[in-house]
Amino acid sequence: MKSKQRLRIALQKNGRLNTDSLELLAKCGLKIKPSKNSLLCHVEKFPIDFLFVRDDDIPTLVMDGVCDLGIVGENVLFEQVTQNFTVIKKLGFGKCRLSIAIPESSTFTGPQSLENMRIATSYPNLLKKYLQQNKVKAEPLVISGSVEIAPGLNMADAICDLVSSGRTLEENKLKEVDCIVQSQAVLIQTQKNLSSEKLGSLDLLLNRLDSVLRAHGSKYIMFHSPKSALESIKSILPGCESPTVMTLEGAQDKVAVHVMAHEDIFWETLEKLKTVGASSILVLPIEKMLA
Ligand code: PRT
Ligand code: ZN
Repeated sequence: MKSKQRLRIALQKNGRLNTDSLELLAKCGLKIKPSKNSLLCHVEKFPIDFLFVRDDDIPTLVMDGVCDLGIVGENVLFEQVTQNFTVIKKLGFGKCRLSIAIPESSTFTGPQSLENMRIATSYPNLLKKYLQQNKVKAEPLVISGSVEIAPGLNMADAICDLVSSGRTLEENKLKEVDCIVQSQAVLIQTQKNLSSEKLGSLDLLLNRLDSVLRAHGSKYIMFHSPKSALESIKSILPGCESPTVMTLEGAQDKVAVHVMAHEDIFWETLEKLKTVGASSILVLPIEKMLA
């Protein structure tokens, strides 16, 4: 099939979003032959190609229509652009936040504490927006990596950087004082027109993506229960559909219960089930869920 008719998706080549992006697409049935060097890979059995690039290039590639879709962090997206793309879906991985951090010994009582400070960041546009919104005059110092070492080298009084676990800040004796943007990986689409062949592939991909994302976090729970405990069991299970209740061969007062829970099932919930009499409890992950 001609490349004009093949849907092209921009993905990060190496880095934190690469594996999760490929895993998600593989769950949607889009698989490529592993190849270390090729930048453009054909998906097996579908008119879809993946283009592997640096994450910073993804918004422009999608905006300009070189790629039809892309997976990128909202942090990169909103730093670079605000138009000519459509966010189709939040994907639930690559979660982090862009935050202001200052040395542990400094004080922060609100954004005004940053007045006249030198703030090191790789996100000057998002930082400037935050400073303007809070009417703070401060000096952004743009550096492309290792922002967290700037205060220790006396290059800056504060930083504005991505945080996930907070360990990097701790290691550099910094504390997080304000969150500017929450971020996760999103699927973006170009606003350029797509051919009917590409729209067909897109439709298929979006339906599969919905099934995979809907199933994410959902669990299938099976257990045995005394008949008398069914009502209390229903009230213990969160976000569940009506349970399927089946008779157990040779047991008068016990039934088998199968139920789908749309939320993660925590240990506490399982322990409560046991206290009202449930036994042989099995919790299974759900891979796909078609509506
Ligand atoms: O080479 P390329 O340009 O493609 O990759 P990159 O080096 O620019 O990006 P990469 O792979 O590091 O991150 C890609 C995307 O992952 C980011 O744009 C975010 O959307 C997302 N992400 C999620 C993160 C983090 N979590 C994260 N913790 N990106 C970076 N970090 C860094 C952060 O900058 C800081 O140095 O990790 C450190 C903080 O982590 P904690 O856990 O110590 O708080
Ligand atoms: Zn990058």
